[in-house]
Amino acid sequence: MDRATAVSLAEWLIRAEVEKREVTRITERYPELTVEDAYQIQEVLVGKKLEQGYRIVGPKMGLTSRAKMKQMNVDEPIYGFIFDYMVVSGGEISFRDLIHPKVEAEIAFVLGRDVEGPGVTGAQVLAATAHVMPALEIIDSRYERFHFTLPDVIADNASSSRVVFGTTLKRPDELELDLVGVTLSINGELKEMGAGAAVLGHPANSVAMLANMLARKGLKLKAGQTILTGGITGAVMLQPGDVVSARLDGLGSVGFLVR
Ligand code: 0L1
Ligand code: MG
Repeated sequence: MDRATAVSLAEWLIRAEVEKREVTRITERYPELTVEDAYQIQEVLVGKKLEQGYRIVGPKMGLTSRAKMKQMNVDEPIYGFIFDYMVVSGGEISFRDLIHPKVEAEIAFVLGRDVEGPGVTGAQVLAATAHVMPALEIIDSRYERFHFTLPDVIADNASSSRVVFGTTLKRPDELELDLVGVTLSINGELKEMGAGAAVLGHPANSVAMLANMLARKGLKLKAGQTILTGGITGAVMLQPGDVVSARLDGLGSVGFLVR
């Protein structure tokens, strides 16, 4: 894909996010769009947000559960980037700021040391992790009815939109993260449940795979970055007035209100 097209598609996706408006997926106009093209568009999009003064909190992994990979017919997860403006403080998100948000429960890793691929293992990630904490990721595809192909969603920064972090911080050796049970409730009603192993067998494997994927681009994970490892639960549509809460065994709870 030529640079001018990548720039115009990245700008189009940013406008959709800013104007809170869903758009037709890129592959309707560019059916030949490849995964490589899509990461090129994402790279431009990320660069433009940095130029606007936003800061990267850390990369995130998406499509890490077998169910999501099967649904999208892919055998590798995808990554995107979480920016500072996406981090929710004050326990509320505004529905009007978003298009058609969904929420999923995740475990976030905060790195104490840089992690650089290729060849990174889950054990190396655990050794480099300062702490883990619970997170609720709010994904908000910019595409109509949340319908997209793999390259579409990669270009759209993996549907990144908002994230709420919990306040329980644990060293990774204090828990067996694959065995952490998770419930996701909305308005007191249990909607989804799962265990850490839903994320590539162990959430640390997700960070390792991310480091190895970024290494192909000459990038690394940096000390201090917070990484979303992928949905442990399925993603649930949100409505104004929803009270969302997740409980993670040994990691406390995390929640927010949809205003
Ligand atoms: O964080 C995620 O797993 C989202 C990846 C993109 C797929 C989606 O929007 O459902
Ligand atoms: Mg996610």
